[in-house]
Amino acid sequence: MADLQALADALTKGDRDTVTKLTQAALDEGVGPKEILDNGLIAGMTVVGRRFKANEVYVPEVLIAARAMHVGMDVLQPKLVEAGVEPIATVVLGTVKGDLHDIGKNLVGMMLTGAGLKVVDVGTDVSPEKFVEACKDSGASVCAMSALLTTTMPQMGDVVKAFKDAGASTKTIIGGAPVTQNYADEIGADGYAADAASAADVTLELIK
Ligand code: B12
Repeated sequence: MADLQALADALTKGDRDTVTKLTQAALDEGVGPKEILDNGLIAGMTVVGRRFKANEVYVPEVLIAARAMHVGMDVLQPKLVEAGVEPIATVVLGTVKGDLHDIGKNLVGMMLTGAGLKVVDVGTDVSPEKFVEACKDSGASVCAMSALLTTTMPQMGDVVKAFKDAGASTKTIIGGAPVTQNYADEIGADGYAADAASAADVTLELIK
């Protein structure tokens, strides 16, 4: 019988071969792709996120688990498409203009994907216009911005303002080492999170 708990466990360990094998085995047994996604892959990634937040695991472990999530998704994706399963929501994610730091952003992207969201990663050094355009083009309901430099943080305020000026309903979430909840309140961003696992929690709250 398909063991989705074993699949989740293999993902938390970053065991790619077992993740591929168990994902395929569950499909072969007729388990629905959405059930495998929710109770296998996302369940595993949620555990990794919780451990990361509690400082029980660190960046390398998250990266290894995320790679295992990717191989599982490679097996599952065609079946999800066939079954017409839509992602919960789309999130545009990028590092603001003038800023090239992307390690934290990439971790956030992995946790968002792990939470069942579609992530459109627009990279680093992203202008407010590009954020707004990417959200419009992809139909994203959330725009997630990362900044690691005190000099580039104000760009986040410009993006929030650009959405407001455009009358867009897109929610904004911000993060990065120098960013705080106070700063998010100051610029009128809808959400802030201190780490990648919390970023997924806050984003899911925003789209509720
Ligand atoms: C690695 C690094 C670099 C690398 C970046 C490589 C890369 N591909 O990212 C390189 C060498 C290129 C670099 C360059 C520079 N850097 Co640098 N860099 C760092 C360093 C050491 C680590 C950053 C990092 O990756 N941390 C690990 C990740 C996992 O943490 P994180 O980014 O904070 O992300 C977590 C959270 O913040 C949150 N998060 C992040 N993004 C988001 C987004 C959302 C939406 C949410 C909700 C949450 C969230 O979740 C993440 C995971 O939990 C920091 C020091 C530090 N301790 O932060 C300096 C640091 C950020 N750099 C600094 C500086 C000054 C620079 C340079 C200007 C140096 C120079 N003179 O050239 C350039 C700027 C280049 C540019 N234009 O961007 C300063 C910034 C000072 C300041 N207050 O502004 C720091 C703090 C170093 C220091 N103490 O002086 N840097």
